Amino acid sequence: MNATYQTLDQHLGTQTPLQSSDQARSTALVIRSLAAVASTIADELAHAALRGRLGAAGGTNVTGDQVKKLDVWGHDVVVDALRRSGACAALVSEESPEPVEMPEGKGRRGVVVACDPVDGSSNLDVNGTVGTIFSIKPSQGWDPAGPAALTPGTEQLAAGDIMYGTGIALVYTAGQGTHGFTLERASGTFYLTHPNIRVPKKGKVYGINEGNMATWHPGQRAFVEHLKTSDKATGRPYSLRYSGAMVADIHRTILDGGLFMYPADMSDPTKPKGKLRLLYEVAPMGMVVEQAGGRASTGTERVLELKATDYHQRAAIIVGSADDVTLAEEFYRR
Ligand code: AFP
Repeated sequence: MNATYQTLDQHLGTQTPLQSSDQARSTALVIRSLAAVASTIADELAHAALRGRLGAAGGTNVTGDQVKKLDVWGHDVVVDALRRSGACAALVSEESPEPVEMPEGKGRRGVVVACDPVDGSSNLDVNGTVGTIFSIKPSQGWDPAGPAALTPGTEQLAAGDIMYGTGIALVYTAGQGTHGFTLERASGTFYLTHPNIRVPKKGKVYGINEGNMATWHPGQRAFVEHLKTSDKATGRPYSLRYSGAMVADIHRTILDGGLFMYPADMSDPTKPKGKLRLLYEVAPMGMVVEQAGGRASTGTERVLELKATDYHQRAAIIVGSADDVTLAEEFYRR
């Protein structure tokens, strides 16, 4: 391997926020432990069709999604990795109704992790891109520690994702910028290929499930119409790209700019309903994008300031290039 690339291990050692306390070191341990299982997950994804791992596991999870065999398998791999890290006091996972408490990580040095082990699982059976999303917060020494995950996204010590695409990428932030790594499969080592990612202030691409248009806020509908209207001076129309996996859409957005949006369902305007889960999708991706110079909003407020009352709470998100998100918010105010 070309020696010029810094490894993830080396890079974690350069992040000041990860050196300052036992809890900070626990955060780095958790990131290392999730990175260490990336090869295992990638190998299983690559051979799932040959190993009878595709298809439904039967039943739905706490948020009503059909559970895939690989969702359950992925959850178990993440639980095992976090237990072995000895740094995690509790895990909030998409595949577990209640937090998984971990005695191994109890005490003030412990952290709580919120995780979507296999994000984009509707892509699994069609060989599409999927990922693992993680968010790390202080456990505050609480026991049970799960409730410590309900604090606002501004309390995150670190956040990131692993994307299983053409290559295997890991992106993380510990509050000192957002950094991208690529897995060298033979050694199982992540190398720093995208240091200090900066989201372009304005993009040319947007990602949204337009099939939901009828349920959107009028400002959201007008904004998407605006993006689709031809106007050379403002670089419109924007192109539409939507993968079905938030990890992949966010990855494209932080590197190329533009927007990923999953707005609220406003069928009942008094009860706007988001789809994506706040603790293990919206908040971690919001921190990753903000630390790369972008913005993350619900359309009316900063997603990192949302406080959760439920582990699987949903929230709306409009995230990406700062100027594009700001413009979207203007359309919501009209
Ligand atoms: P799954 O993990 O249940 O496939 O959901 C993926 C996801 O949470 C997110 O990754 C996608 O952006 C979004 O849902 C796709 O939702 P739609 O299928 O409603 O477009």
